[in-house]
Amino acid sequence: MIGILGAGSLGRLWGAMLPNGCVAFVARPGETTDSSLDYRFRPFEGPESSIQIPFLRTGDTPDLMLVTTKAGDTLGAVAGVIDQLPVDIPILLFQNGLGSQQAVAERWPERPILAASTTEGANRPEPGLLVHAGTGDTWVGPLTDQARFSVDRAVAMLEDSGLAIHREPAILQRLWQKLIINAGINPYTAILNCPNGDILSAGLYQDTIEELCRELSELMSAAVQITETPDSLRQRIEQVAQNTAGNTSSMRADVLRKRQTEIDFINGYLAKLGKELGIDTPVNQMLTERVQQLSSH
Ligand code: NAD
Ligand code: KPL
Repeated sequence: MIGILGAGSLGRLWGAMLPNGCVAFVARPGETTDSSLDYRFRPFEGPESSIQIPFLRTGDTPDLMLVTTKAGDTLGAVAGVIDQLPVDIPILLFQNGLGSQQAVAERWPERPILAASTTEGANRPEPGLLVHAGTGDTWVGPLTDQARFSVDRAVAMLEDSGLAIHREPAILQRLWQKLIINAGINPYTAILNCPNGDILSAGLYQDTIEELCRELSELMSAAVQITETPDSLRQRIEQVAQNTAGNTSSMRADVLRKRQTEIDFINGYLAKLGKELGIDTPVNQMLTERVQQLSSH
């Protein structure tokens, strides 16, 4: 049985894709567990179907727990349920950005804590509907020492979804590669309130992207010893912005829906890391503050 903590877009996608009967949502403390969660599922291809996922009953333990909360909710969400989980149950974190994963791994180093990086895309255009908007790949790797022995088991269980799952021993490096893309696209789309492709012609982007990529290159080299020139990072960011030109980024969507963004775990994480490492990060700092101002109104 796979437990899913965080019944939002990504959690519901796993709920819909994993075999029926093998998956249950993990309730928050105090939440009732005798009902199920019902929603319509629009797959990437094919007809819509109805999905019914039970909540894990009190006393039952999953063999694997997926954590699909937003980065800012993750430490608290895991803390709320972890005492119900035997110490050897793998906990797989799906958050974007960085910072929330390390916080969980540092708090429970004796547990098998894993992280995933996924390019699957899911959203909920209306309350009872989950849309699998884009197919991609999911990489799974260990964060704590204990997790090294759980990767194969977690990958095998997730493969039952039919999605493309890969082992990734260097998961931190993989998360950094995604962080670079999110840091170079998401805040601009939120501040400019535009789809991904439109940032490329905006003055704010053109005036700051060179310096941002210099910051990103220095930080990545210092943090995970990946050497990539600012120009090469810029090319990758712009390639993704072009490939997803019509998309609304997750950060812009959060601002539009007046929900908390993940800025503190993207550019905010990078600015904080810069302070710790003695690397100047004025553009990451500026982007962080501007997005924070947007979501505080
Ligand atoms: P979401 O807001 O749709 O879902 C998060 C869910 O967690 C919500 O239903 C919320 O109620 C629930 N939650 C919050 N606190 C909780 C708690 N204490 N206990 C249990 N549940 C709690 O967000 P999402 O789009 O599913 O994204 C989740 C994470 O996955 C984010 O970090 C996001 O960046 C990442 N991600 C999402 C996608 C995607 O396509 N949606 C793709 C890649 C990565
Ligand atoms: O991952 C994304 C996000 O929106 O968070 C990008 C790559 C920017 C695609 O929209």
